[in-house]
Amino acid sequence: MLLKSKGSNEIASSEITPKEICRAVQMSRRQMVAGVGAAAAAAAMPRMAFGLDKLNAVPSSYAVPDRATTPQAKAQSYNNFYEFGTSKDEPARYAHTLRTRPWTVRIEGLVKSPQTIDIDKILSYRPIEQRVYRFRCVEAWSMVIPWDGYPLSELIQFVQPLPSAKYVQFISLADKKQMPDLGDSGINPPYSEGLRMDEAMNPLTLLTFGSYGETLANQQGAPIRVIVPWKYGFKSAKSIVTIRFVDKQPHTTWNDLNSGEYGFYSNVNPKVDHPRWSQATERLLNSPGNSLFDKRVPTLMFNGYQDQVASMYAGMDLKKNY
Ligand SMILES: Nc1nc2c(c(=O)[nH]1)N[C@H]1C(S)=C(S)[C@@H](COP(=O)(O)O)O[C@H]1N2
Ligand SMILES: [Mo]
Repeated sequence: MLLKSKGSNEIASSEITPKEICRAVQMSRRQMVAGVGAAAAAAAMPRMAFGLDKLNAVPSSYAVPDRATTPQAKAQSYNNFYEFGTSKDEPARYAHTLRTRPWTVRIEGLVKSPQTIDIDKILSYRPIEQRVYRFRCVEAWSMVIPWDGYPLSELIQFVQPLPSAKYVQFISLADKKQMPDLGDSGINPPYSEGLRMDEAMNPLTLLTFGSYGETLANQQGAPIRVIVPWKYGFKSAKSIVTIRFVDKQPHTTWNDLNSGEYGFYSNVNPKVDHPRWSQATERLLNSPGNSLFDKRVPTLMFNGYQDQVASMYAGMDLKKNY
């Protein structure tokens, strides 16, 4: 998912350029050294309360996927976060300007009591679970990442949407002072995504605050994002400031840009190609080395989560509702 230039409506090919890969690899080598040190330090450290540096992760009952975990340094140096640039290595280089405290999330729309909640309060509602999820990008690469959070359904139950609420919209921060590239990528800020209410309530949908047992890196969408593991990565909005309950399907960023290429549902589906490339296989970004040499494997329907999610789409034409 690469936009050519400011204001352009055209999105360049799925495959990243060799130049970009070289930069990402140089980057990840440097970060790898730092990453290994940090992991060792984390293991030696006592667990702390929520909202502090290390998350108090409790083991989750969710099965670990049968794939190697992506090295932390790779997951944190190969990102999509257009508010900080369109190259995969730019969010890691530039997202340090994002301030993740103080941070509040506005709960609004069709909800019993609209309110603004402090991030540390949201963190304290529930124990944090660690879930190792497959994460599949529409650009046909994937990672396996241990995410730390709790089901979005818990927050939704807490704020009590009205029965008329049929969808949830997530809106990301849009602050030019903290996000120098805001608006330069062709994306009209703020980044907006959405789920149908049953998708938002599905136990797989994770309100996410951390990864690898640590708070999210800024480039991963700190301090709060969603992870929807059976959908393409762009459904997982980062650095959320507003959660809005609505009765109609909300507009979403990539669908606004090109509705023929990015649908509202965006369920991972090897049988529905992106108009400009196949979705039948994916490159597993799980080696510590050059992503170019990471192997390609067949993509699974619903990213392998069909048992947990397929019933939500019974009777729907998933070719039409891509
Ligand atoms: N606010 C915001 N959220 C975003 C994006 C973005 O550009 N801005 N990119 C999306 C895309 S295309 C992907 S693949 C994932 C990437 O998440 P990751 O960098 O943690 O892998 O974030 C999604 N959420
Ligand atoms: Mo993506």
